[in-house]
Amino acid sequence: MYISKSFIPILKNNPSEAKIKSHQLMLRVGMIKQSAAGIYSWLPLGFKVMKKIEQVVREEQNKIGAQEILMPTIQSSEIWKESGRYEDYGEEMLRIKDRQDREMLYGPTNEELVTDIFRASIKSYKSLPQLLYHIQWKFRDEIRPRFGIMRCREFFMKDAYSFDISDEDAQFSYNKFFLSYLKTFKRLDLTAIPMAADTGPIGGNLSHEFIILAETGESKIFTDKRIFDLTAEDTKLEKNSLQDMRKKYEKYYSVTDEKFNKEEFEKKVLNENRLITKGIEVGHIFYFGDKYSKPMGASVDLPGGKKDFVKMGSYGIGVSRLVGAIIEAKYDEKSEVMKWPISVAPYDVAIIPMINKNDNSALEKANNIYLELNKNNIDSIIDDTDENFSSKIKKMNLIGAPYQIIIGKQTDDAMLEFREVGGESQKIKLKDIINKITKQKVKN
Ligand code: 5CA
Repeated sequence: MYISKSFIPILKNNPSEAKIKSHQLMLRVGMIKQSAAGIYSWLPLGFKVMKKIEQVVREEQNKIGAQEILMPTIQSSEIWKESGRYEDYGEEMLRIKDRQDREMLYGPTNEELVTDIFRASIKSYKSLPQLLYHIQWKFRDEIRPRFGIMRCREFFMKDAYSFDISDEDAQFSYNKFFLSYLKTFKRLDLTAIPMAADTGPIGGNLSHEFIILAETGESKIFTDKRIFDLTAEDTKLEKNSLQDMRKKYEKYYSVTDEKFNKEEFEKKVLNENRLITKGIEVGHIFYFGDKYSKPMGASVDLPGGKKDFVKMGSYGIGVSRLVGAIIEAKYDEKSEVMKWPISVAPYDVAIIPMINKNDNSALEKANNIYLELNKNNIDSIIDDTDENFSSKIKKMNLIGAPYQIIIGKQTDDAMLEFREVGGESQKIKLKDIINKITKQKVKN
């Protein structure tokens, strides 16, 4: 992409309405534009990042055998009346009437709709388990939308649903998602910690929130800080291994404030290991048994001829919120340097030629490098404007491609000036740059 042709509306200064750094940066580099309170358009740079996050999430869902579907954003109120949630959900639900005066709604979540899809086709235990997911816009009429896309009204969510025959099998499904969440957030270069959580309007009695630490986060957490030393190891998709993996995490006291119990915290966690802080909830998983299948009549035939209601769980990831969460984790607001993880970076490399009005040679060199990177599937952005060099660097530091190539008139074609964004330069061959970045991309 050439900066001169791009739609990346950069602001000179931080917009005053933005209170946290992710919101500041997203407005500053034109990733989003607000269209109404808590409702945003996604501009090219923001959209690119969100789509890459979506793809990482999708790949990790597919790896545990979940199947992708796409349910609509607009739902009929009928199924919500069947489950009993139509009244309970309250003012957060955006209710709409169609021209026939039928009550419709913009889906805040999809437990009812997916149960309706399931019950229409699956009749026997032989077809279980089923893991279905979709990645779709949701609407919640939040009372106080804030922090840009972090707590907004329309947001992009991955929601998955599991259907099993017994509690034990349902735990197996729950643990598959538990693992896939750890792996997903690791690929996004985030440390997201599973914490025992409340179930709120989704229901059930087993739930974990996946939280990344951030001072500006809205979730208060109480943990044994040793949980941060655990790493998401690849684990066999097998009942016992997955149960052991979850136990490894649950060994450490780690809860959100609704689950906090002072006595228990002080008994279980030594003073030196206690950590009370704030974080951002990027994912949330629930097990709620037959909460929806029973009132909605989603049952299957059992081996002995009897019938039972299926046991369900649901599993959410805030795909659009993750864009902000990654910025909170990776943006150094003091030096105004953003470094996107390569897995979701809007561009892999920024090419920054120092252009002199009467001399095109640096731009020509930059162009050749751009084409060579392109040929090797490395996505780069090149600043072909005649702005001065230091404002070009500033701009690219905000856009946050993880690598930069700087080209002056004197640049030796063989040895290029290369650096990580915000880091020290080194002289290196283009071939080696390509190898290095390609390796990084494969790893992720
Ligand atoms: N049905 C369940 C699981 S699929 C569910 O809806 N869970 S949730 O309410 O916890 O939402 C899932 C994820 O969506 C949250 O972890 C959060 O990352 C994201 N999310 C929820 N509300 C908002 C919001 N108002 N703005 C941005 N992201 C949100």
